[in-house]
Amino acid sequence: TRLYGPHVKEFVEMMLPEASAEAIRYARTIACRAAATARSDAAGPVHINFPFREPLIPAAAAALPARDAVVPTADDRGAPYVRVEQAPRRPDPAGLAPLAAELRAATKGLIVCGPQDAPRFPEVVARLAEELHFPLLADPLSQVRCGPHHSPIVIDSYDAFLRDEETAQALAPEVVLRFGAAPVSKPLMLYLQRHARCRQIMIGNSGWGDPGLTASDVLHAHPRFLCEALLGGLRSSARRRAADTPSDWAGRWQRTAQRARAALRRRLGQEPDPSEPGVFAELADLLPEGAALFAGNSMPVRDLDTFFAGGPRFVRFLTNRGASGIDGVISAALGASAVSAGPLVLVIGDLSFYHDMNGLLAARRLSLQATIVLLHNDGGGIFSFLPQADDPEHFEELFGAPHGLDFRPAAEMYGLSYH
Ligand SMILES: Cc1ncc(C[n+]2csc(CCOP(=O)(O)OP(=O)(O)O)c2C)c(N)n1
Repeated sequence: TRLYGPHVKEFVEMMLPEASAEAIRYARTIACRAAATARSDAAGPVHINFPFREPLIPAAAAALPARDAVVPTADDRGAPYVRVEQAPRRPDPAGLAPLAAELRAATKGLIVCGPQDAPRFPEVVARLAEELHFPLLADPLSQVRCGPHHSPIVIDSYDAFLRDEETAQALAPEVVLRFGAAPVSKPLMLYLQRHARCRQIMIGNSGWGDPGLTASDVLHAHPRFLCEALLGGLRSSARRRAADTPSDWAGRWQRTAQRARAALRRRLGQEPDPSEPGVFAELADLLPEGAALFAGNSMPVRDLDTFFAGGPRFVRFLTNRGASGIDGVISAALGASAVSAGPLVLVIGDLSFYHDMNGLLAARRLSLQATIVLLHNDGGGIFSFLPQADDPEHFEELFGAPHGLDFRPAAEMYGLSYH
């Protein structure tokens, strides 16, 4: 019954199904509530347990009641039974004045955007970065890396250049505004830890979002409204910096980022074609406006972070992060393709692909459209970059886990084209 224990946000034991208006009203009400609970901050799973009478055969005689018997008024047709509105946490502009003044005075400020989904947040946070001359480090899953708001203030190659100790030390910030969940990039997390003494302000509707324990302040507010309120405060503030031109701080980040991106491009040019990281560099050039890019866990999401350059074309980035499991990735991506406004591309490793191969049936049954780029390195490539790689005795069997499978017949079995 409570199979998932306390790991779900809510558990509901449903009634035995019956063909009555009351039962349908109950089921629909629970469905609306469950969806609202699952989507509310912090979004997460809800468990609904459906009991059935044995022997699980539909009772042929019991016809469903007419829709009018269930829907209270004609006006309600098409609308959810229970509309659940959650008012965003709007910050008080007056209360933000000291923070706005502090940010205005800071000459070495930074904005770090981790995974988040709030609509219209990207353009507002990019405006805040411009206004403050704070470089904005955009994790792809923050949805800030690509879109019409893009400008040089949006930094996308930090994962590469923050690996360099000297650079990470030299670019010491005074204050960091952090939005979204923890970024994918380990060098960025280490950078935030290295500079844990500076003020790091976590901003989000709820929760802590700080596994590295480096935040000095937590501000519970809706990220977009917070940015808008800060922008309002900054613009009306008399304490504008004397020279309101891009400070050298932002310039240093931008030049470093450009050099890193150019070096990555040069290096990719020397790799065999196609290469695993090269796939992301090419997709950055190829994907049309409004496309969705779903990256599998393990190396794909990391290579996405390192090699997908930002730009003005909007691309929606998706993953199935959770606890970084390699399970369920195909199913999650196909589910996303069913509602994606633009074409969806899934980039996935072979072990992850193998793990959820059954999920391909959904593509066939529901005629879903998606392109799957299968990065077939015959096993878990990620472990070659980890300390396990130094253990030649056990590495292949326990970590590399090569399987020697050719996936063409699997694709053919599901009626998919394979190139
Ligand atoms: C469900 C689950 N089982 C095992 C792991 C441990 N694990 C992490 S990465 C990885 C290898 C994934 O291989 P692949 O999908 O081919 O991607 P690559 O490492 O080659 O990029 C494994 C087994 C996991 N994260 N989730």
